[in-house]
Amino acid sequence: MKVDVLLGLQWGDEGKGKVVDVLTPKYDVITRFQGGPNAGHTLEFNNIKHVLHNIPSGIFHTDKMNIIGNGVVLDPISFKQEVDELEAKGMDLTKNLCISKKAHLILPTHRILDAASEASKGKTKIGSTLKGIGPTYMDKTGRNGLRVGDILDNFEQKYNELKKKHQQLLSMYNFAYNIDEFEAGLKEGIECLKKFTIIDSEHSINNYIKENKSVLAEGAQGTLLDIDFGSYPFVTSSNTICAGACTGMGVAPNKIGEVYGIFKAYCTRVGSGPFPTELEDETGEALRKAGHEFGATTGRPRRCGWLDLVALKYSVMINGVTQLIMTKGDVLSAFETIKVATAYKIKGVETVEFPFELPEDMEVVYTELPGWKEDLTGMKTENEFPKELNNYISYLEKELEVPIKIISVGPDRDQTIIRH
Ligand code: 2SA
Ligand code: GDP
Ligand code: MG
Repeated sequence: MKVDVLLGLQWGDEGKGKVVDVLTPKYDVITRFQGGPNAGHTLEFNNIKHVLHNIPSGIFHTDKMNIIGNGVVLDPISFKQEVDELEAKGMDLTKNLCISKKAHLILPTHRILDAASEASKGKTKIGSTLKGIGPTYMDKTGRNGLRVGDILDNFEQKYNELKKKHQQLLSMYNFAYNIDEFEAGLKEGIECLKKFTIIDSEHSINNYIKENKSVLAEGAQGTLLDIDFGSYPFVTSSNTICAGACTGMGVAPNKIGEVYGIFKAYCTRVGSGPFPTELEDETGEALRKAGHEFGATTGRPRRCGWLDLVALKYSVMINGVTQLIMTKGDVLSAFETIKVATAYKIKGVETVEFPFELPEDMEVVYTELPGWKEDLTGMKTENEFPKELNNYISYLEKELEVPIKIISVGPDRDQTIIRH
């Protein structure tokens, strides 16, 4: 058996949570391999909406195992809040959620450092979710970090030592903070983590593969937020791409099977940074309204724009996507015509290759396609699709050279159409 990977091809929020939940019945194990509580993965079924931040989106299928892999950064405080919320809904997570010993811990001082760093950048801030992601990954690569395995032995001393280092760093910023506020709930968070099975997840996942069990790895954020290939420095601090699934789980590249690339029928971005097809007008506002485009973690309004094929082709290439999934086509029903970016013009030169930088004065070349002006949300099969939607799908498949296998037409589990 191989590990299938599902990842976002844009700037996140493509609908990963929803689709992972839909695909979970086909799998035995669902894993997260990077990111942390900056993620907000939304699922809906039985008219109830759930938003997950740390926990894989397979968790509602109680017969499936969920693993938080070594590449994830885990905040004990935020983790406990999420566990408490799910337990209040009657769930017992300790049976089907395991955590890697090697996942790095987000500590209260990481969150303060995140806030101090953003404040120091002023107008050039990244637009971080302020969950402490950047400073935690910095400690990981700087070889200072604490890992989940560290809570099992002498944690308090290790924490206090690292906290001291962080306080020295913080003294270099002109940033006021109240450590008690940030530390509230840490002890309880650590105790909560101890209730779970803490594992050598690379061994467990490889054993599952050997036993012919199927594994689905759930990406967080999106390819254009990848630390190496995204619109640096306006990115997150992990490898969000398919290769990140190998390092974030300890799975060899030749063990990767299908790569599901998920994209919205248009584009959104939350946080700062370049966004070539952004619509800062009433069309963008209409997209935000129709698509309810607000951050699932922070509630920030998401920036909206047309689909960008230059960026999408780049993401398909970097990830080796084998199947595409398109979400939120229903949101485009509000539009007479739909634009798609096919090239960029930078300093007068046209390019179809995603460039090193996206300068503010760059131009975007668009093609325009007819809209469908028909409500898709009640459709159950592709036979019901209006011809303009079929036209949009065929156009994208031809351009991207990968089949679009799943079309999502609403936030609910049931609003998902598999194409044959
Ligand atoms: P961070 O917090 O340091 O990783 O932020 C760095 C950049 O990454 C972006 N980022 C995200 N973009 C889209 N969705 C994310 N999750 C939430 C959601 C976001 C929210 O599901 O809506 O609620 O605001 C996410 N997480 C990180 C971030 O905006 C920065 O541009
Ligand atoms: P994720 O981070 O990729 O899991 O995505 P988010 O949960 O942050 O954002 C996606 C939003 O779109 C959520 O509110 C979902 O409920 C919603 N959603 C997912 N698929 C569809 C769809 O096909 N149509 C509509 N209208 N909403 C969708
Ligand atoms: Mg999200």
